[in-house]
This record gives sequence, structure tokens and C-alpha cells, in this order.
Amino acid sequence: FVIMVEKKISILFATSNQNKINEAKSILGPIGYKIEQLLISGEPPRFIEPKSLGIEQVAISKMNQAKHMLENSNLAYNPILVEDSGIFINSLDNFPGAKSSEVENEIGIEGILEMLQGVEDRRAEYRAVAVIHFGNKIFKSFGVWKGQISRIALGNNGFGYDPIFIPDDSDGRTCGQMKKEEKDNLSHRNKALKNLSRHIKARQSE
Ligand code: ITT
Repeated sequence: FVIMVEKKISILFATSNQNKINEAKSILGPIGYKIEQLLISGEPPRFIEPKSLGIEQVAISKMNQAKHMLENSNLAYNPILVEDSGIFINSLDNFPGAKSSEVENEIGIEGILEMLQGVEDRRAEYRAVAVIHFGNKIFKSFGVWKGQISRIALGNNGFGYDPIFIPDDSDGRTCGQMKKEEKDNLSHRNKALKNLSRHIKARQSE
């Protein structure tokens, strides 16, 4: 008898954030994708990020920069993935948004908790924009994960704002307290990447 082995689609993820790579692997791995970090001379690409324009524009800019870096290289026709994401806090007018990684480095999650001291409205959402260059086309996809900012940081799992983000569609724990698979099944990154995979599948059956 014949065993059909479906070939995995290999995608290069242009990011310097190892957590994003790990999450993309566990989200897309089981549905037929092989995710690898894009390295140029052994280094992840360093992007100039126009943060003031918002995460969608940043993601598009990262894609343009990645394609430019790979021009004339043997990777020029490989599927390339980029992603930009952040946390948007309601009562802070969507701060830190596109600036989430800088703000995390500057004031940390404790700084955010201080800014929200005495604030009743704890609503926040994670957003991700993923862009893929696949088969000479660019596809873009969004993911939103709604939740609340906790009063104290709890749990060490995940990364970034996870210890202070309580998703609305779970049981009241922070993402920092959730198992990796629990977060990866619900997250903004899951929604954005699963959606992209639908674009890819549609493209393949064209
Ligand atoms: P690249 O630009 O190289 O991909 P980066 O970490 O700088 O890596 P972003 O500019 O997209 O990526 O910043 C995303 C930041 O948003 C991230 O550093 C966290 O502070 C926050 N963030 C995004 N998704 C998150 C998640 O799932 N859990 C916790 N924090 C998250």
C-alpha cells in the first residue's frame, strides 16, 4: 500500500523575538508548517520600526525591509513571515500599543500596574498583525484577544505582559499562569496565524 506523506510548508519567520517563534511553531506546526527563524549571517534581521504609525504599518514595513534584505539571495523566493503585536489598554487610550516592547523594557509590567492604580476600567486587548510573503503574493491577517489587566502580576509563563493579562475567554487566570498550549489555543497570535494559513491553503488550491 501507499503511504501519503504531505510535505510541510517551510516558512522563515523574520523576528528577533524567540517567544514569537516558539508560539508560531506550536500554532502552525500541527497543521503542516515548519517554522524557522530567518537569520542573515547568523543574526535575526534588525528592523527600523515606524512605531508611531501603528502595528499594521510596522508589520508591512518589516516585510518590505525583510524582502529588501533577501533580494538576490537564495532565500528571495522563500515564504517569509513577519508579525507586529502589542497590548492596547482601554483606560490609557490604547497605550502602549505599537510601543509595547519598548515600554516593557522601560517601565516593565510593574510600571503598567502603577499607572493603573485605582483605575476601575481594566479592559485591554492584545493585537497581532501577521504578514506573509507566499508564492509572490502578500497576505495580511489580524488577531485580537480581549481581556483585563490584573491588579497584581501572577505566573511566570509566556512573556511580556502575560503575567498581568487575564483573557476574557478563559477562567480568570493570567496568561502567565496558563500552560503554553492553553495560551496558544486562544491567543491573538493564534487567530492571526491560523487566518494566514487559510490564505495559504486557498492560494495552493488555486
Ligand atoms: P520583532 O519586532 O523582532 O518581531 P518584538 O518583540 O520587538 O520582536 P514587536 O515590536 O511586535 O516585537 O513587539 C511586541 C511586544 O508586544 C512584545 O515585545 C510584548 O511586549 C508585547 N506582546 C505581544 N504579544 C504578546 C504576548 O503574546 N504576550 C505578551 N506580550 C506580548
